[in-house]
Amino acid sequence: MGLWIYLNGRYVPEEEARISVFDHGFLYGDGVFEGIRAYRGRVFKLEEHLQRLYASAKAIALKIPLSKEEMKEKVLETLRKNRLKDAYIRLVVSRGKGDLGLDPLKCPHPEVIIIAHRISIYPEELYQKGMEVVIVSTRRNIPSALDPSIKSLNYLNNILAKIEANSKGVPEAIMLNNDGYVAECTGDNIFIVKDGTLITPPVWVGILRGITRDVVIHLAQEEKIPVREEVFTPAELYASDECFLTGTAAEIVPVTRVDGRVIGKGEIGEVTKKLMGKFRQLAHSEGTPIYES
Ligand code: PXG
Repeated sequence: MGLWIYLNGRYVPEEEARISVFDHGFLYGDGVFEGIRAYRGRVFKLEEHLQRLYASAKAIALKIPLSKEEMKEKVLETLRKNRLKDAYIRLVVSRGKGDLGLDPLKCPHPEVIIIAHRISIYPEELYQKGMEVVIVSTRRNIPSALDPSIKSLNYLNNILAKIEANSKGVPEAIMLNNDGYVAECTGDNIFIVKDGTLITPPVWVGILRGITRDVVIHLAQEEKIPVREEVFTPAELYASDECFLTGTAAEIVPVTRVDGRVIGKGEIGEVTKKLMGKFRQLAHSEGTPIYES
Protein backbone atom coordinates (compact mmCIF):
# COMPACT_ATOMS: atom_id res chain seq x y z
CA MET A 1 0.00 0.00 0.00
CA GLY A 2 1.36 3.41 -0.95
CA LEU A 3 1.56 6.52 1.18
CA TRP A 4 -0.97 9.31 1.56
CA ILE A 5 0.65 12.70 1.19
CA TYR A 6 -0.77 15.94 2.53
CA LEU A 7 -0.63 18.43 -0.33
CA ASN A 8 -2.23 21.86 0.08
CA GLY A 9 -5.23 20.79 2.09
CA ARG A 10 -5.81 17.42 0.41
CA TYR A 11 -4.55 13.89 0.93
CA VAL A 12 -3.34 12.32 -2.28
CA PRO A 13 -1.64 8.98 -3.07
CA GLU A 14 2.11 9.45 -3.43
CA GLU A 15 2.02 8.84 -7.21
CA GLU A 16 -0.33 11.81 -7.53
CA ALA A 17 1.55 14.11 -5.15
CA ARG A 18 3.06 16.46 -7.73
CA ILE A 19 4.27 20.02 -7.70
CA SER A 20 4.73 22.44 -10.58
CA VAL A 21 8.07 22.79 -12.39
CA PHE A 22 7.53 26.52 -11.78
CA ASP A 23 7.53 26.02 -8.00
CA HIS A 24 10.28 28.21 -6.54
CA GLY A 25 11.14 25.52 -4.01
CA PHE A 26 12.19 23.42 -6.99
CA LEU A 27 13.65 26.23 -9.11
CA TYR A 28 15.56 28.05 -6.36
CA GLY A 29 15.40 26.12 -3.09
CA ASP A 30 13.10 28.91 -1.94
CA GLY A 31 11.23 27.47 1.03
CA VAL A 32 11.64 25.90 4.47
CA PHE A 33 11.28 22.45 5.98
CA GLU A 34 11.31 20.33 9.13
CA GLY A 35 12.18 16.73 9.93
CA ILE A 36 10.25 15.35 12.90
CA ARG A 37 10.09 11.91 14.57
CA ALA A 38 7.24 9.93 16.05
CA TYR A 39 8.03 7.19 18.56
CA ARG A 40 5.46 4.63 19.72
CA GLY A 41 2.42 6.72 18.77
CA ARG A 42 3.74 10.07 20.02
CA VAL A 43 5.30 12.93 18.09
CA PHE A 44 8.52 14.04 19.78
CA LYS A 45 8.96 17.79 20.36
CA LEU A 46 6.24 18.72 17.85
CA GLU A 47 5.74 22.23 19.28
CA GLU A 48 9.47 22.97 19.07
CA HIS A 49 9.69 21.78 15.46
CA LEU A 50 6.65 23.86 14.47
CA GLN A 51 8.08 26.92 16.18
CA ARG A 52 11.33 26.52 14.27
CA LEU A 53 9.42 26.03 11.00
CA TYR A 54 7.42 29.22 11.50
CA ALA A 55 10.54 31.12 12.58
CA SER A 56 12.42 29.93 9.47
CA ALA A 57 9.46 30.93 7.28
CA LYS A 58 9.31 34.35 8.88
CA ALA A 59 13.03 34.87 8.31
CA ILE A 60 12.55 34.37 4.57
CA ALA A 61 9.31 36.42 4.52
CA LEU A 62 7.20 33.38 3.68
CA LYS A 63 3.69 33.37 5.08
CA ILE A 64 2.54 29.84 5.90
CA PRO A 65 -1.14 29.59 4.94
CA LEU A 66 -2.04 27.57 8.07
CA SER A 67 -1.90 28.49 11.74
CA LYS A 68 0.53 26.56 13.93
CA GLU A 69 -2.44 24.84 15.56
CA GLU A 70 -3.86 23.81 12.16
CA MET A 71 -0.44 22.59 11.04
CA LYS A 72 -0.12 20.49 14.18
CA GLU A 73 -3.49 18.84 13.47
CA LYS A 74 -2.47 18.18 9.84
CA VAL A 75 0.74 16.48 10.96
CA LEU A 76 -1.20 14.21 13.33
CA GLU A 77 -3.85 13.53 10.67
CA THR A 78 -1.18 12.55 8.13
CA LEU A 79 0.21 10.02 10.60
CA ARG A 80 -3.27 8.63 11.29
CA LYS A 81 -4.12 8.47 7.61
CA ASN A 82 -1.00 6.32 7.08
CA ARG A 83 -1.56 4.29 10.29
CA LEU A 84 1.92 5.13 11.53
CA LYS A 85 3.19 4.97 15.11
CA ASP A 86 6.93 5.21 14.51
CA ALA A 87 7.73 7.57 11.69
CA TYR A 88 9.83 10.27 10.15
CA ILE A 89 7.77 13.30 9.20
CA ARG A 90 8.92 15.75 6.54
CA LEU A 91 7.12 19.06 6.49
CA VAL A 92 7.87 21.27 3.50
CA VAL A 93 6.64 24.77 2.77
CA SER A 94 7.81 26.13 -0.54
CA ARG A 95 7.31 29.59 -2.00
CA GLY A 96 4.98 27.99 -4.55
CA LYS A 97 4.42 28.47 -8.24
CA GLY A 98 5.75 31.64 -9.84
CA ASP A 99 7.39 32.55 -13.12
CA LEU A 100 10.98 31.80 -14.16
CA GLY A 101 12.30 34.92 -12.42
CA LEU A 102 13.50 35.02 -8.81
CA ASP A 103 10.85 37.37 -7.49
CA PRO A 104 8.89 35.83 -4.61
CA LEU A 105 6.18 38.46 -5.17
CA LYS A 106 5.24 36.40 -8.23
CA CYS A 107 4.41 33.43 -5.99
CA PRO A 108 1.11 34.15 -4.26
CA HIS A 109 0.36 30.62 -3.03
CA PRO A 110 2.92 28.84 -0.83
CA GLU A 111 2.86 25.05 -1.15
CA VAL A 112 2.47 22.92 2.01
CA ILE A 113 3.51 19.27 1.90
CA ILE A 114 3.56 16.70 4.72
CA ILE A 115 5.17 13.32 4.15
CA ALA A 116 5.09 10.71 6.90
CA HIS A 117 7.21 7.68 6.27
CA ARG A 118 8.80 4.79 8.08
CA ILE A 119 12.26 5.91 9.10
CA SER A 120 15.57 4.75 7.79
CA ILE A 121 18.41 5.35 10.20
CA TYR A 122 22.11 4.63 10.54
CA PRO A 123 22.96 0.93 11.05
CA GLU A 124 22.78 -0.26 14.69
CA GLU A 125 26.50 -1.11 14.58
CA LEU A 126 27.42 2.60 14.49
CA TYR A 127 25.64 3.13 17.82
CA GLN A 128 27.67 0.35 19.42
CA LYS A 129 31.09 0.89 17.87
CA GLY A 130 30.95 4.58 17.01
CA MET A 131 31.22 6.44 13.72
CA GLU A 132 34.21 7.67 11.78
CA VAL A 133 33.88 11.19 10.38
CA VAL A 134 36.07 13.71 8.58
CA ILE A 135 36.43 17.48 8.61
CA VAL A 136 35.71 18.69 5.08
CA SER A 137 36.97 21.70 3.15
CA THR A 138 33.50 23.09 2.40
CA ARG A 139 32.87 25.78 5.02
CA ARG A 140 29.38 26.23 6.53
CA ASN A 141 27.46 29.12 4.98
CA ILE A 142 28.33 32.42 6.63
CA PRO A 143 25.35 33.80 8.59
CA SER A 144 25.56 37.18 6.86
CA ALA A 145 24.95 35.46 3.50
CA LEU A 146 22.52 32.66 4.42
CA ASP A 147 22.00 32.06 8.13
CA PRO A 148 22.29 28.33 8.97
CA SER A 149 19.72 28.87 11.72
CA ILE A 150 17.14 29.09 8.93
CA LYS A 151 16.14 25.55 7.97
CA SER A 152 15.71 26.43 4.31
CA LEU A 153 15.24 24.16 1.32
CA ASN A 154 18.60 25.37 0.06
CA TYR A 155 20.88 22.57 1.29
CA LEU A 156 23.55 22.65 -1.39
CA ASN A 157 26.16 23.80 1.15
CA ASN A 158 25.48 20.66 3.20
CA ILE A 159 25.28 18.42 0.14
CA LEU A 160 28.71 19.60 -1.07
CA ALA A 161 30.08 18.62 2.34
CA LYS A 162 28.30 15.26 2.16
CA ILE A 163 29.90 14.63 -1.25
CA GLU A 164 33.31 15.13 0.38
CA ALA A 165 32.39 12.69 3.18
CA ASN A 166 31.22 10.16 0.59
CA SER A 167 34.49 10.44 -1.30
CA LYS A 168 36.37 9.68 1.94
CA GLY A 169 34.11 6.71 2.63
CA VAL A 170 32.53 8.03 5.86
CA PRO A 171 28.85 8.71 6.64
CA GLU A 172 29.08 12.30 7.95
CA ALA A 173 31.15 15.43 7.44
CA ILE A 174 32.18 17.99 10.04
CA MET A 175 31.98 21.52 8.69
CA LEU A 176 33.92 24.49 10.03
CA ASN A 177 32.65 28.05 9.99
CA ASN A 178 34.49 30.65 7.96
CA ASP A 179 36.84 31.40 10.88
CA GLY A 180 37.89 27.76 11.15
CA TYR A 181 35.93 26.86 14.29
CA VAL A 182 33.98 23.61 14.37
CA ALA A 183 30.36 24.39 13.41
CA GLU A 184 28.20 21.34 12.73
CA CYS A 185 27.71 18.38 10.39
CA THR A 186 25.61 18.19 7.20
CA GLY A 187 22.49 17.14 9.10
CA ASP A 188 23.61 16.87 12.72
CA ASN A 189 24.97 19.04 15.52
CA ILE A 190 28.23 18.16 17.27
CA PHE A 191 29.27 17.81 20.92
CA ILE A 192 32.59 16.99 22.57
CA VAL A 193 33.44 16.03 26.14
CA LYS A 194 36.66 17.34 27.72
CA ASP A 195 37.57 16.62 31.34
CA GLY A 196 33.94 15.82 32.17
CA THR A 197 32.50 18.98 30.58
CA LEU A 198 30.13 18.79 27.64
CA ILE A 199 30.91 21.40 24.97
CA THR A 200 28.93 22.32 21.85
CA PRO A 201 29.40 25.24 19.45
CA PRO A 202 27.15 28.26 20.18
CA VAL A 203 24.44 29.12 17.64
CA TRP A 204 26.24 32.36 16.68
CA VAL A 205 29.11 30.44 15.02
CA GLY A 206 26.59 29.69 12.27
CA ILE A 207 24.68 26.46 12.90
CA LEU A 208 21.16 25.17 12.98
CA ARG A 209 19.83 25.22 16.53
CA GLY A 210 18.95 21.54 16.61
CA ILE A 211 15.97 20.38 18.61
CA THR A 212 17.97 17.29 19.62
CA ARG A 213 20.87 19.58 20.64
CA ASP A 214 18.53 21.48 22.98
CA VAL A 215 17.21 18.22 24.46
CA VAL A 216 20.75 16.93 25.06
CA ILE A 217 21.83 20.18 26.75
CA HIS A 218 18.78 19.93 28.99
CA LEU A 219 19.38 16.26 29.83
CA ALA A 220 23.01 17.00 30.69
CA GLN A 221 21.95 19.78 33.06
CA GLU A 222 19.51 17.39 34.74
CA GLU A 223 22.34 14.89 35.16
CA LYS A 224 24.56 17.61 36.65
CA ILE A 225 27.01 17.26 33.79
CA PRO A 226 28.65 20.69 33.24
CA VAL A 227 27.65 22.05 29.78
CA ARG A 228 29.17 24.94 27.88
CA GLU A 229 28.26 26.47 24.53
CA GLU A 230 31.73 27.42 23.37
CA VAL A 231 33.72 27.51 20.15
CA PHE A 232 36.42 24.90 19.65
CA THR A 233 38.99 24.18 16.94
CA PRO A 234 39.75 20.99 15.00
CA ALA A 235 42.80 20.46 17.28
CA GLU A 236 40.58 20.61 20.36
CA LEU A 237 38.19 18.16 18.73
CA TYR A 238 41.06 15.73 17.98
CA ALA A 239 42.17 15.97 21.62
CA SER A 240 38.70 15.54 23.13
CA ASP A 241 37.77 12.61 25.38
CA GLU A 242 34.43 11.91 23.70
CA CYS A 243 32.50 13.16 20.69
CA PHE A 244 28.97 12.60 19.45
CA LEU A 245 26.51 13.96 16.89
CA THR A 246 22.84 14.79 17.46
CA GLY A 247 19.90 15.02 15.09
CA THR A 248 16.28 14.04 14.73
CA ALA A 249 17.09 11.14 12.41
CA ALA A 250 20.40 10.14 14.04
CA GLU A 251 19.39 10.79 17.69
CA ILE A 252 22.80 10.55 19.44
CA VAL A 253 25.59 8.89 17.45
CA PRO A 254 28.97 8.35 19.10
CA VAL A 255 32.03 9.41 17.08
CA THR A 256 35.22 7.43 17.69
CA ARG A 257 37.45 8.60 14.86
CA VAL A 258 37.96 12.04 13.24
CA ASP A 259 40.36 12.47 10.30
CA GLY A 260 42.05 9.21 11.30
CA ARG A 261 42.60 10.34 14.93
CA VAL A 262 41.11 8.07 17.56
CA ILE A 263 38.86 10.03 19.95
CA GLY A 264 39.48 9.24 23.61
CA LYS A 265 39.89 5.53 24.07
CA GLY A 266 38.28 4.77 20.73
CA GLU A 267 35.14 3.44 22.35
CA ILE A 268 31.87 5.02 23.42
CA GLY A 269 32.57 7.25 26.42
CA GLU A 270 30.67 7.29 29.70
CA VAL A 271 29.03 10.70 29.22
CA THR A 272 27.90 9.75 25.71
CA LYS A 273 26.54 6.42 26.93
CA LYS A 274 24.58 8.06 29.74
CA LEU A 275 23.05 10.69 27.44
CA MET A 276 22.14 8.05 24.80
CA GLY A 277 20.22 6.12 27.44
CA LYS A 278 18.48 9.20 28.83
CA PHE A 279 17.56 10.40 25.35
CA ARG A 280 15.97 7.05 24.39
CA GLN A 281 14.01 7.03 27.62
CA LEU A 282 12.67 10.52 27.01
CA ALA A 283 11.86 9.99 23.32
CA HIS A 284 9.98 6.82 24.16
CA SER A 285 7.96 8.34 26.95
CA GLU A 286 6.85 11.85 26.01
CA GLY A 287 5.35 13.60 22.99
CA THR A 288 2.07 14.60 21.40
CA PRO A 289 -0.26 11.57 21.16
CA ILE A 290 -1.29 10.71 17.61
CA TYR A 291 -4.27 8.51 18.29
CA GLU A 292 -5.99 9.81 21.43
CA SER A 293 -6.27 13.50 22.15
N1 PXG B 1 22.22 20.69 11.59
C1 PXG B 1 21.67 20.68 10.37
C2 PXG B 1 22.33 21.44 9.28
C3 PXG B 1 20.48 19.96 10.13
O1 PXG B 1 19.94 19.96 8.91
C4 PXG B 1 20.50 19.27 12.47
C5 PXG B 1 21.66 20.02 12.63
C6 PXG B 1 19.91 18.58 13.65
O2 PXG B 1 18.73 19.27 14.06
P1 PXG B 1 17.54 18.52 14.81
O3 PXG B 1 16.54 19.57 15.05
O4 PXG B 1 17.03 17.43 13.89
O5 PXG B 1 18.11 17.97 16.05
C7 PXG B 1 19.89 19.25 11.20
C8 PXG B 1 18.62 18.49 10.94
C9 PXG B 1 18.99 13.67 7.07
C10 PXG B 1 18.56 15.06 7.34
O6 PXG B 1 18.48 13.06 6.12
C11 PXG B 1 18.85 15.64 8.54
C12 PXG B 1 18.44 16.96 8.81
C13 PXG B 1 17.79 17.64 7.85
C14 PXG B 1 17.52 17.04 6.62
C15 PXG B 1 17.89 15.73 6.37
O7 PXG B 1 19.86 13.17 7.80
N2 PXG B 1 18.81 17.45 10.04
